[in-house]
Amino acid sequence: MDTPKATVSRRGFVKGATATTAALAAAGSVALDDLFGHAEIANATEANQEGEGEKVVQGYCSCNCASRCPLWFHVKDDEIQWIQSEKKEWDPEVPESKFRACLRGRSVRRWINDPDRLSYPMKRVGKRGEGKFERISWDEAIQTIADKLKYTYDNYGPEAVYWTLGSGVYAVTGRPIGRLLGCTGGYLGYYGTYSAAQITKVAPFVWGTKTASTPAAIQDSDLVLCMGWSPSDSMMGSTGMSKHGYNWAHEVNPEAKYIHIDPRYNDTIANTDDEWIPIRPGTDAALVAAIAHVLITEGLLDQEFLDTHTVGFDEHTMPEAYQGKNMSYHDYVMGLGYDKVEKTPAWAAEITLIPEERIVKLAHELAEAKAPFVGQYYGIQRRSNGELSSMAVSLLPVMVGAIGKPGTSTGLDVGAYSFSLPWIGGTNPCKTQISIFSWADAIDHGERMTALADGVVGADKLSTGIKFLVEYGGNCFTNQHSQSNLAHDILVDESKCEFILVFETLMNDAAKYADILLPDIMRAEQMSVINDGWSGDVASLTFGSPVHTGERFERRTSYDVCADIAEAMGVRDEFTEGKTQEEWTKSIYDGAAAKDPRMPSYEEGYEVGEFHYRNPDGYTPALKAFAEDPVANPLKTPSGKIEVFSEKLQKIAETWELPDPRDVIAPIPLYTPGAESYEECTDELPFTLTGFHYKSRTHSSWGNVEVIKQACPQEVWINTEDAAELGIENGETVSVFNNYGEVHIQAKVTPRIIPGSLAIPQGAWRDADMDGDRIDKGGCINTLATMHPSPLAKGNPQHSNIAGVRKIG
Ligand SMILES: Nc1nc2c(c(=O)[nH]1)N[C@H]1C(S)=C(S)[C@@H](COP(=O)(O)OP(=O)(O)OC[C@H]3O[C@@H](n4cnc5c(=O)[nH]c(N)nc54)[C@H](O)[C@@H]3O)O[C@H]1N2
Ligand SMILES: Nc1nc2c(c(=O)[nH]1)N[C@H]1C(S)=C(S)[C@@H](COP(=O)(O)OP(=O)(O)OC[C@H]3O[C@@H](n4cnc5c(=O)[nH]c(N)nc54)[C@H](O)[C@@H]3O)O[C@H]1N2
Ligand SMILES: [Mo]
Repeated sequence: MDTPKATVSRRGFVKGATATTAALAAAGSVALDDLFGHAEIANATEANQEGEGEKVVQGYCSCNCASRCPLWFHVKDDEIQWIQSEKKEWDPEVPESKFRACLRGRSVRRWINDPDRLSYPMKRVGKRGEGKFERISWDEAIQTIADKLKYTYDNYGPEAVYWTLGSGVYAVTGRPIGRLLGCTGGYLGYYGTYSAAQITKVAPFVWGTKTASTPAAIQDSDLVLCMGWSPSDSMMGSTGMSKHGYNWAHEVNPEAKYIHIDPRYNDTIANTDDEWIPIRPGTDAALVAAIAHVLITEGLLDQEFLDTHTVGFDEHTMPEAYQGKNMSYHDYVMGLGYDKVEKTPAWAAEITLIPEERIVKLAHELAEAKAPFVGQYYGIQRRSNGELSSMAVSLLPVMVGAIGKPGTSTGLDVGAYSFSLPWIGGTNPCKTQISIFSWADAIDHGERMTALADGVVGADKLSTGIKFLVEYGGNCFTNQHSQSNLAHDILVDESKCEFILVFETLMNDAAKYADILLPDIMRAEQMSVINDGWSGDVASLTFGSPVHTGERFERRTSYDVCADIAEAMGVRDEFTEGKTQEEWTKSIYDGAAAKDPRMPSYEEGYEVGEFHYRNPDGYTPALKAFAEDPVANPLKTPSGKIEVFSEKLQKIAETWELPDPRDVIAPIPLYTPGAESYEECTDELPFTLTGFHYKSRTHSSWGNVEVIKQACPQEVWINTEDAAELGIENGETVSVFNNYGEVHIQAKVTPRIIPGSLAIPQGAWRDADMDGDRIDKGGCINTLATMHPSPLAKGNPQHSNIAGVRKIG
């Protein structure tokens, strides 16, 4: 291991805030209501200067945009006055020490100090989902939770207990719920993520693992193909991949050709003025097939690489059992196998809406490039056909042998050179799992869910539906899940799920469905340590300290609350192992640092506050060793090679139950439109509707912060020509609807979206009268998204939608 380069600043921004030893003193709720009266308290000191009597506390933005930017809270009278997002004295020798949080991090004070913060434990008094609550004591809350949990175990067993995704809390002790439920008797587990379910599930069949390529390689590339990857939208924080990877490389290597393939002219393109090739959403695999057609017919493939490193691109590398059946990718492309259609550029032009000549040119550009970098991220795979589409894109560098060399990528994933910092864990005695996207189905009809039809893992079928549901630091019941109206109907039926616990900072959409609702102290307010999520070649750590002396109102840390629930269940010691949250943080950190000499000691970390590390040896191209010698360094696939044809996938395709013909599992990455594709468009629903991650929010987080909403309004993007035909004007509120629901939302009339498609940024706060017209005036795209999962991963197809749009009134 290398020793750290001198990137540790010892200028001590955290002096006076060495919180490591400061116990959280219980301050109670004295007179603080007055202080929290409104969110604009600190405007007077907004200017970038240290006020008198202020102390500066190191913290970070604990959201899931994965940058997790360091922040410096200026605290006076035990209250955040303003937030400094840049270091005053950064070291010009070490550019990574210059931070700059985005509007979200800078405005987190408005969330922490939000008058609508949850402050007391509450129990539901109205109908479930109505949002009516009554304050109760912590004792009552904890006893009720323990009683319900015992009742659930006694009557249904651990498969009836479940906690959904909560991506809102990043800290090593950030998710104590899993540990708690592991100690109390176990819970139905989940596999996959909402972020990358499809590509994570399918990549191991083809590539052994989902190997990420560092964007630092772009500095040595001559062709950068961004496929559904917009770092300026989704990685723009100062410790993130945009700064350390894409933008940096773009600056040092302006000569490379940068091309973006995206249904939208996204913010990365807007920032760089790179070339935009608009594509019809969900059709990337058709584009790849046509590029393959050009490469095959013009003899531009790297045949030697394909012969030595892959299985099943050609007939002569097909696995023995499948030879002579025209099942290779080559035969698919040339119209000899599968659908017997030749995948010419003209064929793909009709599907993708990319002109035939541009497809041919793209194939030539790819073949001529010395070091093409294909940057694929997760937008392509968060779709009904996401497994096949994402694998098709990863074929681009393979076909021209651009793997493992400087400047290249695997085309699978971009990112992360990070420190490995585990989270508070535990063991789950229940081994049954569902896909992360299947929980609503498992509430509705869990007893009918099986391994072959629904992707249940660890058992042939579920023994029960979910009866005890927990949401902690997430908003995934309705807002971030799909088909919100159906999710609502499932959740409000108390005969299905019998108890719902939500642990939050705000009355978000999920909180409305709680039977017991608990108020958390936000991570940004507490002590906690975290690493960055997705970076380029710079890994970082931040050591956060409490911004105030103790508990506000009756908010409590989730760790302490879980310990109390554990006690009520008779397992406190198993849960805590005798440690406080702080002691857990330190022991987890120490364990990681003992294995990684690059990491500072815990004490040193708290002294500097934030720490970053750039590999002094530069980057290593992904799969370099495999590319150089595939026999000595095989992949983790059965053949050790890239399985363009996967026998294992073929077996799954033969055995799994997929009654809906739109759901396709295939052994090669062929093009299939998938459910909710443009092929299903009708006169009434003529548009495809795609989503994207918005710069102003992290999912639904920050969806309540007024200044940000004003800076970045929630809008449906519609192409200028489509809008003209419908008489829709920029800025007017329109109705977007489909079979699942209706939203009212402002129109952004723009040439920045491909004609025939709409785009709505995901994550806006749902706002519907569920006993009335159910029209969502918040413009949440999940009101319009389907719960029908993708075929292999059973993942969230949330970017695949069709819709209609009309003027209101
Ligand atoms: N249509 C559509 N839907 C999507 C996506 C999409 O692309 N399109 N993307 C999907 C993806 S990739 C993801 S990861 C999911 C994310 O979905 P979620 O995990 O639900 O993410 P958020 O909406 O940010 O919700 C995080 C919650 O955590 C809360 N929170 C923040 N800090 C704290 C804290 O300290 N303590 C507690 N208790 N709570 C806290 C916030 O108030 C917020 O309500 O959404 C998915 N949904
Ligand atoms: N600002 C901000 N940053 C975030 C988040 C956030 O909510 N807000 N969320 C974070 C999380 S948890 C995640 S998982 C990541 C997600 O990061 P991504 O999955 O990369 O984000 P998306 O916006 O879903 O997709 C990226 C781009 O793909 C395009 N795209 C969509 N469909 C297609 C398609 O069919 N073909 C092609 N070629 N392009 C397509 C979109 O228009 C978008 O510009 O972002 C993280 N960063
Ligand atoms: Mo995500």
